[in-house]
Amino acid sequence: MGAQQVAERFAELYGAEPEGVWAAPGRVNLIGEHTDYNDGFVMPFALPHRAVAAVSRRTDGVLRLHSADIDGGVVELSLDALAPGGDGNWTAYPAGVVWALRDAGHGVTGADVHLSSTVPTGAGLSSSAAVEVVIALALNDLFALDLPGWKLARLCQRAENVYVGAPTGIMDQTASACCEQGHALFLDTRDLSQRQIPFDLAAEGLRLLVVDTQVKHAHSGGEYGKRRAGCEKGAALLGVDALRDVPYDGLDAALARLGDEEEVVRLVRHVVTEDQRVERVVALLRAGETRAIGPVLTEGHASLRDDFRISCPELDLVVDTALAHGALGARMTGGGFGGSAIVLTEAAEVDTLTKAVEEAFAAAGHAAPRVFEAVPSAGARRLS
Ligand code: GAF
Repeated sequence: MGAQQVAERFAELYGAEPEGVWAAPGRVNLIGEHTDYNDGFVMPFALPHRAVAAVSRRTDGVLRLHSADIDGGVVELSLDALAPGGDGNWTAYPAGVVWALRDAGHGVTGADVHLSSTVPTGAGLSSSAAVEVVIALALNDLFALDLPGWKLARLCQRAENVYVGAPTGIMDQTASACCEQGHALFLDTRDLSQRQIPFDLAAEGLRLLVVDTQVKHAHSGGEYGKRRAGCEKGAALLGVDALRDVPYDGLDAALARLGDEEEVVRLVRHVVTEDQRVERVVALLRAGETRAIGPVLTEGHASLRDDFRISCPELDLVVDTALAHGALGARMTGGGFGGSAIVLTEAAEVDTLTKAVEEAFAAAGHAAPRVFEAVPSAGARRLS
């Protein structure tokens, strides 16, 4: 969806040109899953799929919202009436951002918004974060708030945790706000320090496929929160602030201390080994050994499937089929319980792999998956 089209629709809806148009992307997480609420490491990159918003300021305490992707007209809200625990509608994401900005003392006095997004929803590709971040960035510019990307990401996370009620970490919003084209973002979620790691797969004859299983998921559902609570229990039992503080070479001793807390043992093992996998992937990419990250991605999938227990038959089928047909590595990506898997492959194998996965889905009686190539793209920015 181009800036001009979104601006034109805004003018039709609100009777005036927007003050500007902004975009914020969805993301794929290369490695580092369910580590972000454990103060650990993640490594997402931005997709070309993005939310685009045309926005103008208002001064009368009114927020008007419209989405090209949702049936229904303009929704009008009073800023003073915005409060957490809302109606569970799509408007909770943009409204939650406005609430979070105002709750942090920023002088946002109202806005007219028209949104349109190409990020698939419920596919583990951060469609919600893209909407949150595009609104935050637009208001940051229009009200001259001068907040850096990482701070906008924090406010968006607060909108999602407190206003929407989904207990997510900081990865998705930071990815959408801070990623750069041609790079993956190595993020330490404890202090939010970032390093942009060059990730140009095409130059090496490689491709990364996203396979959207079309199995929909939601983070406000109980399973995500249960995993998070289990990780927090593990940290408490081990006497550390967060599982990030359990060293990889002290993992066996830590697990022994957890005794017969079997479920906590599995969660801790995933988080500690996953943090180490992120560090291995960073080291391999920095050494120019991109193909060698494949097996690390696959290890990550096994850990999410067997220890964290958040995969599903469709995600496992993508991974198993891709590996059986020569993929270099494959794993589920995002929160789990459905959504998407990623497949690292030689460029020459893309068609064979795509066909194999589609045939495997048909043979298993699953709905057809959606397969596309993920190209590391730009983070949030103003378009006009
Ligand atoms: C979802 C959450 F929003 C992220 O914060 C992260 O925890 C991810 O699941 C799992 O890595 O996308």
